[in-house]
Amino acid sequence: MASPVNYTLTDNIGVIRIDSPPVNALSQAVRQGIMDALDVAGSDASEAVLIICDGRTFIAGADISEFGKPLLDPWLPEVVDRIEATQKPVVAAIHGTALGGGFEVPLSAHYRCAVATAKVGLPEVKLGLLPGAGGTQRTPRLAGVEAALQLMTSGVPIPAAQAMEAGLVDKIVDGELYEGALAWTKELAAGGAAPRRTSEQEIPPFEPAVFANYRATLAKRARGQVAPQSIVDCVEGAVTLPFADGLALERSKFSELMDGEQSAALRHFFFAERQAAKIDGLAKDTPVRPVESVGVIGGGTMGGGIAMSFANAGIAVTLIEISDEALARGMAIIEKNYAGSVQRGKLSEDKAAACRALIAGSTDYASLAEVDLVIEAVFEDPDLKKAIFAKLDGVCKPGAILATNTSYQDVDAIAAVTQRPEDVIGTHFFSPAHIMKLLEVVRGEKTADDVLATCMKLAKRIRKVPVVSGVCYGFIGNRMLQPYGKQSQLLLLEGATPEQVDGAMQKWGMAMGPLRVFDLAGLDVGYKARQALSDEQKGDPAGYRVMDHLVEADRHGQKTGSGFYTYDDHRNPTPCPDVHKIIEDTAAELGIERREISDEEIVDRLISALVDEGRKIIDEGIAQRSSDIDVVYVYGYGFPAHRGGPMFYADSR
Ligand code: T1G
Repeated sequence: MASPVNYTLTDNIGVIRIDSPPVNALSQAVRQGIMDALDVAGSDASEAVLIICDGRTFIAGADISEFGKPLLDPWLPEVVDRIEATQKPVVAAIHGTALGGGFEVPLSAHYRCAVATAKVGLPEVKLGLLPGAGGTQRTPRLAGVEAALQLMTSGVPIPAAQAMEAGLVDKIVDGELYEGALAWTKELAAGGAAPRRTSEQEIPPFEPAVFANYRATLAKRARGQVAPQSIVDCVEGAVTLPFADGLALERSKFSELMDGEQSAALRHFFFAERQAAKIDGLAKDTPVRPVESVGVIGGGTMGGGIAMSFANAGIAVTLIEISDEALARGMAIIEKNYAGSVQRGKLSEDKAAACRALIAGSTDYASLAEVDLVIEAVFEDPDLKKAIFAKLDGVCKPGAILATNTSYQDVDAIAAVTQRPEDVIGTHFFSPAHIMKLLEVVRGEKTADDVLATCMKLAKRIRKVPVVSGVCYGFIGNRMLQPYGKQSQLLLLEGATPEQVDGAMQKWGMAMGPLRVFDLAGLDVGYKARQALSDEQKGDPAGYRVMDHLVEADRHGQKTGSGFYTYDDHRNPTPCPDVHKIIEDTAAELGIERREISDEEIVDRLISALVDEGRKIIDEGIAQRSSDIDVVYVYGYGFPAHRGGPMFYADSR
């Protein structure tokens, strides 16, 4: 098998070229190839060495698929130490994304150049790890302690220009990278540039309190996660220890994390997210339909957010409402959201204006005659949705995709009112739709393959993570939320308080506990839905009776300032003795005995409720694979990624 690393002597420059698709990850073969090339460069006529990659990106990191298996020689730390020790100047030339070990290689080189479109980063923290090949020791020597901590604890890559400002890149190459980098390397060699070893650089002065500040901030921002704190320990080691001892500290912390549960969970999640985009039985090259214009029916919170998601990706949107007043209200929501993003510095004024300009409003369905895709986002009334689809069937061009944003309804029943059920699909966005990453793509019985493939691809274009679901009540996420919600009610009746249940789940890692989620969604929504059901259809009263009593006591949730909690003007929840009383009275009413309940029991029962329903969903083929369910819960329901998702968590127990 040919090595993915090629070495040539070009104009007295030793060129090490890596070509290992898809992202030049540092597999064993790549590591060995670099070592072999350095051996040759060490003894040939080359005056300097240039490391460059073919393909769409410079090295995107260590090969994550090798983790968890016995590591093969040479280890990456050996490779980077070898690069740094080279007696001739070594230049790294970066394009695409140099990430993790893929940036630690240039950090160990003596000079770094990049094209302006390149990005560099150390995202190991997203895998529950830290830069384990010298990154925690070399980065602060080049960029200072603060910038190094920011880069490693956020895990967010930075553009080449910013990296240059920070001292992490020495030169931006205009035009073709290879030619520019080769010319610069020759210039350095001709100018007698010596190897400039990062390990020998002094760390610039820093604010002594920086470590304590980061520890405190991360304890809140990355609650319960170990990797961010270990990164701070290593960077602190970089300023207090000699380089070799700092490296040893990094190595031991890295191994600890690699053997830990959180990294195993986050590595699972890395591949789960990528796997979710693949549809069993659908050819990778299934043709897709062009989508350059979109119609959105309904300008409420969801419709407005959906319209923004497309406009933010440069796709023209027509927002339809029933009246000019309703349309004006819908547009006002969008304006407010954009103004908020500009205010928070998330978006420039110009970008916001450009996106806003892509959204047009109308009250006339005829304005949808030529759009490529329509998404219906009106409230959950099945008859209203069917009426809208019948209308769209008459208005939209052949080949237009007709999608519904329903969170529960039967997509097949909606499709059946049209003459083109093969063009109908579910696209279930999560609120706020312009922010939440998850998109449940609901495949109807008759949905055509190219319609499905188009929506999966489009999801990536509007920066969503798509997960395919079959048709059932509530699809994947909301269906699992039912037994989870019911279990939370049983725990209350058996003796726990709302604040104990939510507290236990938050301490365990959930973004928000179930009772706060109920208050956010509005207790009256479920109450109204239950009014239309028979007692038999409603099921076990223990699952809803407390909520009925709260609604009857005018506690509808956050929107009325009280639900399971009482809320102040800033929406901060406060436990409420009246609610405790309602719960105790309901338990007596239902003859349920109350007892002490531990936090552990709360977590076990709630997660088991999710997992049990998840297993049924897989058995029924509603979800393709259990890792898809993990993606749904992490990106849609605030499940902690560092626990891998409910199914992974259960399997790992
Ligand atoms: N190892 C193995 N496979 C990888 C990989 C990696 N590092 N990165 C990507 N892939 C695969 C991915 O699974 C997919 O495969 C294909 O490449 C395309 O990826 C010691 C310990 C580079 C920004 O965390 O962020 O270095 O699904 O679909 O959207 O300090 O991939 O096609 O079969 O994501 O264009 C640190 C991880 C590692 C970066 C491209 N590096 N990668 O995004 O394509 S830890 C990372 C990414 C480390 C050292 C430590 C992204 C990308 P398949 P894709 P994309």
